[in-house]
Amino acid sequence: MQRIYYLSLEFYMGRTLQNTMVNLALQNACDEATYQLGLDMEELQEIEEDAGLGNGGLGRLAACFLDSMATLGLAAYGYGIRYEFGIFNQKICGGWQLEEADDWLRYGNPWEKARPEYMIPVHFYGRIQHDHDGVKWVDTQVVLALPYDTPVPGYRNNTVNTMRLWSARAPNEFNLKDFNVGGYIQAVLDRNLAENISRVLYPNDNFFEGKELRLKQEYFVVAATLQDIIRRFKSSKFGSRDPVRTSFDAFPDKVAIQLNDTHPSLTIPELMRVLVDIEKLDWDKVRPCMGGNGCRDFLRQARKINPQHSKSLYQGVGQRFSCIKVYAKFPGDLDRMRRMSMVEEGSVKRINMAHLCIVGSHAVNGVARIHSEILKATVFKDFYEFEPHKFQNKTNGITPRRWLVLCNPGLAEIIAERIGEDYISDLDQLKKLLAFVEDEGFIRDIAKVKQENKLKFSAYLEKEYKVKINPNSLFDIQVKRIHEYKRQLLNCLHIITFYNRIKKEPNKHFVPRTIMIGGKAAPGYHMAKMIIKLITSIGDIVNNDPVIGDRLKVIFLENYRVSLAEKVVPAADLSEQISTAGTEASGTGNMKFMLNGALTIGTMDGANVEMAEEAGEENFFIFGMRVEDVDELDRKGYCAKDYYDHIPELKQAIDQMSSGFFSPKQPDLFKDIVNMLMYHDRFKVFADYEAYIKCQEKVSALYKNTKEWTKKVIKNIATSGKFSSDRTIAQYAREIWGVEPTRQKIPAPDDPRE
Ligand code: B1H
Repeated sequence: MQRIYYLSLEFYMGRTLQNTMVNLALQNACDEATYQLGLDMEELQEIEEDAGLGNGGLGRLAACFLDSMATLGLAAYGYGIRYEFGIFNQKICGGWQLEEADDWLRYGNPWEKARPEYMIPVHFYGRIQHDHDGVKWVDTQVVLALPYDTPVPGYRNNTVNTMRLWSARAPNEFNLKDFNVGGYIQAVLDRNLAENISRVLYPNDNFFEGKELRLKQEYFVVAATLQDIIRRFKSSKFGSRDPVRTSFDAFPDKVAIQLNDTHPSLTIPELMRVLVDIEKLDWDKVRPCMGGNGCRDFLRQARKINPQHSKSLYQGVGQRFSCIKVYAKFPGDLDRMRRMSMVEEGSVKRINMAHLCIVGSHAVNGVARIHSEILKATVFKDFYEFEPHKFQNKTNGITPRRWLVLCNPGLAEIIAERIGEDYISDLDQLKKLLAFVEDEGFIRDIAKVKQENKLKFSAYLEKEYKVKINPNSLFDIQVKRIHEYKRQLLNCLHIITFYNRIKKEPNKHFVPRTIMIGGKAAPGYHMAKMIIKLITSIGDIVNNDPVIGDRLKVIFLENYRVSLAEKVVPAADLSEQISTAGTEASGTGNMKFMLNGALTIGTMDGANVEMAEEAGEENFFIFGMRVEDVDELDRKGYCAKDYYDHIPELKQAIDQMSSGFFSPKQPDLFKDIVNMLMYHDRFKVFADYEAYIKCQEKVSALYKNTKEWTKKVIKNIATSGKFSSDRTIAQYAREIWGVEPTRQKIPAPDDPRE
């Protein structure tokens, strides 16, 4: 049997209780049982902590993939780090973000099981010694990797896979010496140094952190996982032919390793090191058996952590797999060879991890069609020209179990009433709903479920945050990490413009809106933190202006995370996906909203392009520059001031920000933001301002007509089937891993309420 190993520095799992009940078909039975006991299942669910072992889309993708791999019956393992502290909890204080440590294990974790019998040593630092039978790595510091297993049940198919997360433990002989008392105490305290490796998730999204501890985390998960993979391979019938030396001939056919971005890319030199230096294989037998999801290029200095990697890199990947062949294909093109090198020359030699990934993998993929095309045309052009067969696309997806059945049971139910339940593990069947676009009953049901979800979310906001919102207003929602490229600032400019328009003509009719923005800023990302303060400040002015009333409310959703997404996504009317074209690799929040009956206002970026293609552009609010327009503007030179000078409403909004209209006590609070927007905005917010505002007017106009709006909603839901992670994983399985997914359906157990 082929085994799939999905390596990721992040698994953003969220809660597990309800997901387990959904996948095991136990939800009704448990609801009933708890009800009999006088308990409320939903209340119990709220007690569970999120497993926040991820930052955003990248980590949540890994979690959706685990669900789909189990559902498709693949023998797949997720491997990662059991961070003691996940993504921080965000507190909003006086409009500013404060970070609180996420002590998620404080009350224990009932879903995990420690497996000390599979503990594995991981070596760090040290030096290389050459002797008669090869090289030896000596004087290392050893950290033990203690695995914790969490079950990953497939959807009603009798399959349970494993997510194995490593925790760092100091060995008992750590600092073993003859001590005086003080020295002994210090030695025990110093165990923390080793155990810090799995202490905390780095809270950056889409940002390279060059810290030594982060690199140690990457090597830790890679080294422990590879040892586990090889141990399991050896104990299988394929690896145990010769008791002295294992045959690895079957390894590439029995093992598929998928890397989530470049973060676990040390897998490549480490596997070569283990096979050559420890298993004593010939270099020529070490043929690549890895798929890679290498997206962005960045540099890393790996040599210090494991000195043998530089040898593997220079001799192995560097020479054998690449330089000679590049030279043979492009004779005399020395510049190309230099551009493609994994070892960047300079005073300090750095390893280009993305180049390493491509060279060391048999397949590399982008995460949406447009993203894959951009990679081939720009950052990886040379590599594409060299080995075009390696480059693939695997458009992201989301699991319909969590992101429909679990979070939006009302919607799942009315769909099942029309087309049955099979769509839950075969999401393309949602297409059958196209037959109901004109069905008055279905239109009414869809609108009713949305209204119920909005009421429920309003009640939640009122209970938890004491904010009252108008549930009949258009719920306009942008939830995602705070980033300049995601352009929460463009949303802010729309809010301010909408506000100014009401103030200008207070007696005119406006379609009421509640604009909600949520997301965490990386703690060290100054501009992102200022953006949060701007949003909350705009809210303070707008929400307290009596002229505005409940025609416009601005809410910052505190501590956006998986469990909050499950509440807010089903309540959305409008989904904001407004990144500068060419900057959002895929997006996956966009898909969650589409599946849950929101319409999208978005740029032609990431997976939005394919979503609009599936739904039909007439059912999608597309605006703004395409990638080619952005490139053209770059050639011409983007000048924000031109837009400011020529668009009066934009000028007014910017002038209000810079004059302290939203921060009366600190008039120059937002000068950094204004200065950035005016003079060094890499994401060209002003260039899309007019198109965005016009598009928002169209949104409001359509929203007035509930029936026409709802028809478009139905068309969106019906065409969202492509964005199931089951489809994504089936493509990975067939086109990269070389396995055929199987789906065996087990009849659901008796439901006590039916
Ligand atoms: C995505 C990251 C990311 N891509 C570095 N890359 C990180 C990079 O801690 N780091 O160093 C953390 C995260 N995150 C996201 O992946 C993309 O921005 C989304 O567009 C995409 O949908 C998601 C899943 O592919």
